[in-house]
Amino acid sequence: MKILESLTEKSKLGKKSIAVLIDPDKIEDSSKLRHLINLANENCVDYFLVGGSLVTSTNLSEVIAHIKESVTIPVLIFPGSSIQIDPGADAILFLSLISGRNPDLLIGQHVIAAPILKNANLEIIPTGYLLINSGKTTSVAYISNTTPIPDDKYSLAACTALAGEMLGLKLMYLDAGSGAEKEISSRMISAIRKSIKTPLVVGGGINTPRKALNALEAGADMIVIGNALEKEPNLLIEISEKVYDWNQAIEASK
Ligand code: 1GP
Repeated sequence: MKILESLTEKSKLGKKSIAVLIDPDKIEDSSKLRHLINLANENCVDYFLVGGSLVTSTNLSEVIAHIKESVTIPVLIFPGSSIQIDPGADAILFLSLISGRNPDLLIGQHVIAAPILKNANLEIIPTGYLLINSGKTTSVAYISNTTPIPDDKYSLAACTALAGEMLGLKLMYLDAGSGAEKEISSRMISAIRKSIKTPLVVGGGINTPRKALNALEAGADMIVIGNALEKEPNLLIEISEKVYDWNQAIEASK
């Protein structure tokens, strides 16, 4: 089953997924990467996201190859720009930054990437990407040259996601930005959840099992954890347990 199809099916059943985000720039040595890959595998992580708003190193392909050699967990590219494409991955989140008004990230980079992607044999997942203000300026807000949606403008965010869905985007990604001081609030997640039917991905600043559970309860179909694992990889054990328990409870209630 394709990745989007699987996420959509799971969303309809109320089941949740967890993804580990790996920023190739932050991989100091391959033993750390190996440890994280093994932990993800042992703890039933659903996906790896690879990419970042500023990938300065050239090891995107190496990181993807390393994951693919080691485990069967699907790898999704989470691109900061059109140069972050690697045919070794399984899919790419074809992100349109719909919370911003930077034409390059709404359609420009996509035009450059389209002919490359046509030959890359990657599953292309049309994704509406919404940045929500999280306190201090994040790398993604700075690099994208866009203003995140204020964190108390619930209906503005909900209408943005709704417009994205009407334009045909198949997945919505609600992001506070990597290492965000404040994760996205339950109220914001739930406002967006109510406005759209597509699967909803939530990330940015999720660094405790409680925050992960809050996002799931508010309506996230998939949570993304990156920064917190760079500091403390074993946190993945407790966070993934929340997702596992949630899905077990759904199975048990059938
Ligand atoms: C960032 O949503 C991702 O774009 C994950 O955020 O690195 O803070 O977990 P963290």
